[in-house]
Amino acid sequence: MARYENIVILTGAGVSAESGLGTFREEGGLWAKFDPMKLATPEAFAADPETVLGFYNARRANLSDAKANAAHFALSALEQDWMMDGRSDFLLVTQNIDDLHEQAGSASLLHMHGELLKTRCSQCDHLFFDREDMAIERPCPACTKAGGLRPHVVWFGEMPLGLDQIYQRLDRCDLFVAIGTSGTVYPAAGFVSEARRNGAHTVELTLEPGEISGLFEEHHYGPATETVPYWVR
Ligand code: BV8
Repeated sequence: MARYENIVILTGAGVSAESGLGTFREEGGLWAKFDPMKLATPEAFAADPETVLGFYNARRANLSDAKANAAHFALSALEQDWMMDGRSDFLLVTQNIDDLHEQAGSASLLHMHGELLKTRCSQCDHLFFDREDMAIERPCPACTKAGGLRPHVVWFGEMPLGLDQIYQRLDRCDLFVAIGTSGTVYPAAGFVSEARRNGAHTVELTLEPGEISGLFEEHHYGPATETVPYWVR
């Protein structure tokens, strides 16, 4: 890989697909079976908390035996090499709420849509690591009130996490790489335009062209467990 100094990587569901975690918009994908507008919104949680918590409890259970794949490990190795080489900035932004990047050892990692294995109390904001089933009658371990525990994920209409840091890094990156994302959800789908505006080289690694593919200068199509280790070598 040519000598770049400041890299921002954005991953989506495609990087975890080969670990057995569903993507969203493909045949049989998550949103093909469930309507996100009925499940991944604060209004849905307010209207029918049991159904929404059941949806996330099922995904949490599904995550318990998912393992990081060669793409996750290649990104973790790239981060270590990047820092060993004394290059300036490395940031991995993920839209995924799984813990597979952590399993592979990624450290400079930002979950802009939250984390499935964390629960937050919407009454006192207590945030804790949690593999248990969420239930409306389960009391918050901090404020002991029931009725407030929700998954620490960003729903549609909610503000993504870490945007200030992300835009700061996009403004000075010279390399932007999007991996396994369809580029359908904003503001994440707009990051490539931000990076281009600042003169960064832009690379897309995904299964097949998506909605924002035309905005990237370099493309590698195929499964992430093949394209990512090949590209980072
Ligand atoms: C917000 C957590 C206010 C929950 C998720 C313009 C500007 C700002 C907002 C909007 C806008 N226009 C519309 C909006 C509103 C909305 C939005 O974008 N709606 C869409 C539907 C049009 N956005 C929001 O509400 C966001 N918040 O706007 O706040 C604001 C305003 C201005 C500026 C800032 C803030 C919040 C959105 C977050 C929603 N939460 N997840 C949960 O998981 O349950 S979204 C969820 O869906 C993911 O996090 C991810 O972001 C998205 C899924 O996308 P992908 O990851 O790309 O997955 P997908 O299945 O679509 O694609 C998979 C890809 O992988 C495919 O390309 C496939 O080819 C590829 N693939 C498959 N297998 C492989 C592979 N690639 C490689 N190898 C393989 N083996």
